[in-house]
Amino acid sequence: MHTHMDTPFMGATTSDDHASGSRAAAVGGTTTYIDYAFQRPGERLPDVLAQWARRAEGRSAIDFSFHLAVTSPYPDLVADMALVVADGITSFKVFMAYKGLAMLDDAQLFSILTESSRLGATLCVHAENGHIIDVLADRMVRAGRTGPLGHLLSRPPETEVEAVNRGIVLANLADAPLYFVHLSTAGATAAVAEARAAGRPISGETCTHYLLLDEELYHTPGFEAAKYVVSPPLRGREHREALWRGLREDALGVVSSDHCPFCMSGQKTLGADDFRRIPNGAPGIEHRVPMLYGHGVRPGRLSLERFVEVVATEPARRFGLYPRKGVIRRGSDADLVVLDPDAASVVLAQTMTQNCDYTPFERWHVPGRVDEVYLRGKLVARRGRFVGRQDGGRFLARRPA
Ligand code: DUC
Ligand code: ZN
Ligand code: ZN
Repeated sequence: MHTHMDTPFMGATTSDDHASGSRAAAVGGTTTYIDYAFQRPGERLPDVLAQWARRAEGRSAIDFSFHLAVTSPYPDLVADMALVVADGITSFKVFMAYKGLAMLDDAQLFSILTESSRLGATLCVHAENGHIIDVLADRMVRAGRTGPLGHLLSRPPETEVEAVNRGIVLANLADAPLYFVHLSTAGATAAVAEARAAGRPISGETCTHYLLLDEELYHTPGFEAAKYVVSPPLRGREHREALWRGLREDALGVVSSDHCPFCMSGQKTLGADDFRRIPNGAPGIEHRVPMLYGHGVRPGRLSLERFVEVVATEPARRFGLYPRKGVIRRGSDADLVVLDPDAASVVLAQTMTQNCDYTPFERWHVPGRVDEVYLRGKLVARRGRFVGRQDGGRFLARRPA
């Protein structure tokens, strides 16, 4: 639902391309991904889509689609949004953070919300208040706090909660649906729950790392903590508990990986002297399904049924792939994952398929094991090994959700 393959971002390019990233997905029990095609200044949306399609076509081992991230509005934007919707791209994304790189102001956000709704598309929103983050980050650096811990301290929970609340207000005003990506806080989850209870078409996802990793990791000595520099940052226990509850109670409907891998060596080190330049992101596509089963279902945080909903069914429903994907029934694609609950595995960067020199889940013991993965009826992975065809994936044109 949320990946960044072969994507230039913050001075580096994510270390998985569509070939390696899709193999890793297959091995980990994911048969379809939706990647964020990312507009750069001066580019038109149909050209961005064509670029991303060229990067994936003939190289992806599993099925794929794209969301289109609008970072730089231009006069013909609305007409071009209609063109890409006609090509099966029924979701857009905007950023409320990353000033100078991707951030839009409220007027731009509001216009795109209105237009995307008119086209029957869903707008995905990265909700963090970029203005406040930049002020706090500059203060950290001026105070001499230039290491990775500054990333956490400059993005307190309020920066997400404020942006989520603002997003909801603007969505109500535009009478438009809105989907929050990678929610990390209790406050944001509560705001989404409240909007949903009021019958608003607001929804949200969280990611494997927000559910399982603690902000304490930013205190890891030296530059090691750069491994966990993702945006928004990891949080404390009370937030994780709220996210699990949100998943159980349907405030949150999707668990994505936000797979955005940068190697420690040569990529994360761009920010060795200043955390503001550490490329934000971490690898995760390979471990999303196993981690959520092993550390969600097995300890009783999620039922087996809800696990299937949040990793497969709801993603397909909310992004126009249902019932082709996300359900086992006649006429649907035979995308199947066979999981052995009695086996177990250990996460190791050395033996993983993702192309990255670390994983944030290093040495985690994971109850359960993904044994066989089928894409449209064909075996593509078996016990941690990719056995499919490198060009076996197809572009999926999506319908409005
Ligand atoms: N967050 C990340 O961690 N990486 C890519 C972009 C984002 O929003
Ligand atoms: Zn984001
Ligand atoms: Zn992302």
